[in-house]
Parts: sequence; C-alpha cells; structure tokens
Amino acid sequence: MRKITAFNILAILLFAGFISCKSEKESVKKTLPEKRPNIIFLMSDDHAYQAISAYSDKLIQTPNIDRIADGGIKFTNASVTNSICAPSRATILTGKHAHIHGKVDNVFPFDESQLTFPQLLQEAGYQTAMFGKLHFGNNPKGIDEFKILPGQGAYYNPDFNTNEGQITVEGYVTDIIMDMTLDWLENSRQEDKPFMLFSMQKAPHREWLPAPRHFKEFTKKSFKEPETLFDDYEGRGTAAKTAEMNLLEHMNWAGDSKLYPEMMAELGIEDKSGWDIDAFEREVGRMNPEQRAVWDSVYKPIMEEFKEKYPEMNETELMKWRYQRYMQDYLGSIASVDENVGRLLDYLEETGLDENTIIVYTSDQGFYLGEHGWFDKRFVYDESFKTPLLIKWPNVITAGTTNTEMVQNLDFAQTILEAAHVEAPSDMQGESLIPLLLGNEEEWTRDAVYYHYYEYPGIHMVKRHYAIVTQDYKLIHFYYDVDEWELYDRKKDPNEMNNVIDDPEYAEVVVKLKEQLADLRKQYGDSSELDQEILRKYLEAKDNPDIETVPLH
Ligand code: SGN
Ligand code: CA
Repeated sequence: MRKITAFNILAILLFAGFISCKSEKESVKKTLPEKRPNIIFLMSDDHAYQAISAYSDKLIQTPNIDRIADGGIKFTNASVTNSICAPSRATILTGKHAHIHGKVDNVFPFDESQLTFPQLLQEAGYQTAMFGKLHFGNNPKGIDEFKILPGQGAYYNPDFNTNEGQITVEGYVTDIIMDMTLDWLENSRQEDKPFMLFSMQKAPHREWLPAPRHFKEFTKKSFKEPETLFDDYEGRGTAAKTAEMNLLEHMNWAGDSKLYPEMMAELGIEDKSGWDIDAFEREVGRMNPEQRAVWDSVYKPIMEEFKEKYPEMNETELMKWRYQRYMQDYLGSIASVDENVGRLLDYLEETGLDENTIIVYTSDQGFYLGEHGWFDKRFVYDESFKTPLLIKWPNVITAGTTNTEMVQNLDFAQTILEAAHVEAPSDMQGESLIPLLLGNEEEWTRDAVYYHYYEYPGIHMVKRHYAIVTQDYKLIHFYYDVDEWELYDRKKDPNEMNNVIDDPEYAEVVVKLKEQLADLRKQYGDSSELDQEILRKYLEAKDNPDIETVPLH
C-alpha cells in the first residue's frame, strides 16, 4: 500500500476543491439584473465591418467605436436577413422577416399597422426618442420625441421631420444627429424612467460625404486595395455578372467620384445614370458659402489634376483611382461617426449614466468596399450580408468578449425586450441574444440563418434571391428571371469566388442544405407563392404613378 503523505493529502484536497469549485461555477448561471436598463441603439447607414478597427485595422482606426467592443461584446458573425436599408430597419423594429412585416424593399412605405418593439417599451413605461435616419416613408411609432431625416436625408444643412413639423439645421449631419442625441439626454430625459434612445446616422451612405474638417486629411490618404478588386465574376453565376455596382462601370462620376459636372462635360463624360449631376448638386450644391469654400479648396485641385491625366489613363488606372476616391470619402465620413460616438461615450461616463445603459453599435447592413469590384450591398455574399454588432452593458457583459455565433438583426427586438423585462410577442421570429450576452452559450442552439433579397429589377440590378447560411456553407437560389443555385464553401473559399454547386464532392452537402433551406422557409412562413405575390405587386407598382412609393433618395 502506498504511504499517505502530507503531500498526497494536500493534492487530494486541492483536487476536491477544484471539482467543487467547478461544479459550483457550472451551476451558477448568470441572470439579468432586476433594474431595468437604459438602451442606446446606435446605427450607421451602410457601415461595413471592414471599416471598424475592432474588426479590421487595414483601412481606418475607429478608437471610439472600439471602446464599445473593448468594454463589451463583439459579434463576428452578425448578419442581416435582407441586405438593404428600410427592410433591415423594419426587421429590427418588428423582430420579423421582411415577407412577414411586408417591408421587403425600399420601394413601398412601411406598413404602420405592424407592431414595433418601441411601442411595447413605451407601454411598459420607457421614455423613447429617435434621431437620424429611418427611411420608412412615415414616422416612427412608439416614439415620444423624434427628429428624423426625410427619406435618405442630406449631409450638409439637412432637413428633419419632427413631432412639430419640418426643420432645417445648419451644419454637418453626423454632428447634428449626435447634438440632438446629447441634447435630449441632457435636457429632455426624465430621471424617473428608463429610456430607449435611437441615434441613427446617415453616414457613411452614398454619396459618402465627409465633414469639411476631414476633407483634407482623407483626400491625402491612400488605401490598400482588396484582393478581389479586379474580379471578373468567372466562377459565379449570372447575378454577379449582371449586377450594376462595379466601381469602374457603375459609379457616378460627379455624384460618387466628385468630378465637377463642368469637368465631366469638358472631358466628354456622359451622365449615364441620369441623376449623376443632380446628385452632385443635391449634396455639394447644398453647402453654405463657407462649407463650399473648404470643398473647393480641397476637391478642385484633385479634379484639375485628374482632368489632365484622364485622357491617358487605362482601365486599370481608372479603377484604382476610383477605388481611392471612394475610400477617401467613405472613410472620411466614418471619421466623424467615430468622433461623435466618442462624444456620446464621454458624456455617459461623465454623468455616470453608462453604468446602467446598454449601448448597441450596428449598421443596417454591410457594404462592399471594393471587394469583387463592388460598392453597395444587397447580395448575400459576406461583405453585404454580415454587419457589425458591438454591445456594451457594464456588469452584465464581460468586457472584451468575442462571439462567433450566427446572430441576426432579426434578434434585436427580442433581446432588447428581454433586457427590459418586457415579454416579447410570440410571433416575433428572432431569438433573444441575452444568453450570449450573459455568457450562457449552452442555451444557444441556432445552426443556420435564412436570407431573402427582393428589390429587382431596380437600382444596382441585384437579382432576387433567398439563401441558407451555416458556419460552413452558403446555398443561394436566384429565382427570378433566372433559376440558378450557388454553393460556397465558407471555410475553404472565404472570398466566395467559386460556386461549387456542380462539384460532385459537394453533392451530399447540396441535398442536405436544400432540405434544411426548405424547412427554414416553412418555419419562417416563406414560400414560392409568397415570392410570386410580392413580385407581382412590385412589377405592378413600377412606373405606375398612382401607386404610392418612397423616393429613391
Ligand atoms: C440610393 C443610392 C443607392 C443605394 C440606395 C439604397 N443611390 O438610391 O446606391 O443602394 O439608395 O440605399 S444614390 O445615388 O441616390 O445615392 S439604402 O441604404 O437606403 O438601402
Ligand atoms: Ca443602408
């Protein structure tokens, strides 16, 4: 028999202690605090995760947005159910897929009979406010005080629809939206109620216009090109080849690249889109003399130089020039989003309000920053499908957490309602993220998400498609005016360059995913009949002035 030594006893005691500690830890599941939190929902428009340094520091530093990630949780696999503005916002507010809440595209106004979660919070005693972009074609519901941009809104000296009618505010839109947000916190907040505050930026939406204070800095910068900038779309189906969002082919010269309309005329460049020059006038033409002077002092010399070079430039050079111009303006407009997030975080910390406030930072969808030669979004391919999602909630979320689960904008309503101890209606279709925020991952079981994009034929010409996405694969069906399936192996082909739908090696995967996709469509109440009905309505409204639609910009 072995001798029992003091050392052995110590080892046994330590081991027993370890076991009991472990089981104690396992049984102590974190729960929500009883006190109802305030919620600040920060959303920017078209803010790609590639342009947030918490996700990637290749393009820009966003130290303030990163503060939310550092103090909370960063989701690296968050996505949208339909990558376009108003449908995404409607999904966020209703907790339902687009075919259920009805806002399937940017074309028709939001159906006001739909129940949105701010209404439930308001009923439960929350004070509610919304500032910035909504893009519904009507005003928000369940919101005590709002100042929202009409339609897409303007970057300089913008108009706002408010509870008391329309106002125009002098300045740069991103600063103004945060001024309104801070002013509300400081002067309108009722101390005896928790609040739900939406602060939703227009930036960095097309035409990607920075604040005058950033013109100079960003137009001097040069950015790394993405690997797939010169994609020729071989290996993909018809939809990628016929989409109209290529930087070289489809960007506007004046509106997007900021070439002065008179220079377009001198160079013999036509306004192909029919609104290019209008777009320039709509934004740059809105500046006051002071703003315009800063603009001209920076952009004029750049365009003069381009005018000289243009006749000699080949397609590759033009593509490279357009990419740099695009990134300079897009990222320049993000610089002020980040600065303004910093203003808000400072205010919350100084007042101690940060302690019991959830801060969400997200975008209404992702965006192509030259990947596949594209700008815009709409496709289920990653850069557009995925969206940034950062959430900070002191004492609840462990600071600096990274989560890789497949969460969606569909889940936000149920998450916020649960955080506020308000029961979510049973017909909401998402899943509350609370288990993930608390670190109770074992309660999360989702292994696939559903996607459906509709707005076609229309701007950017991205064909209608629905898809199932798992951590490993993406199966897509483009079902209108073609009938094409695509399969991507997300692990082996993260840039999604090779459609392997006909590769025999994936035959079994395809069968299984098609079944799973059919189940998801059923589970969420989507069907071919509904697809046809939605399409019929869309085609009927197109070019029919008697049917009410939301203006494109
Ligand atoms: C505008 C833009 C499009 C953009 C849509 C939708 N064109 O129409 O490029 O896809 O908005 O954007 S523009 O020349 O008017 O800027 S969304 O974010 O509202 O869905
Ligand atoms: Ca958008």
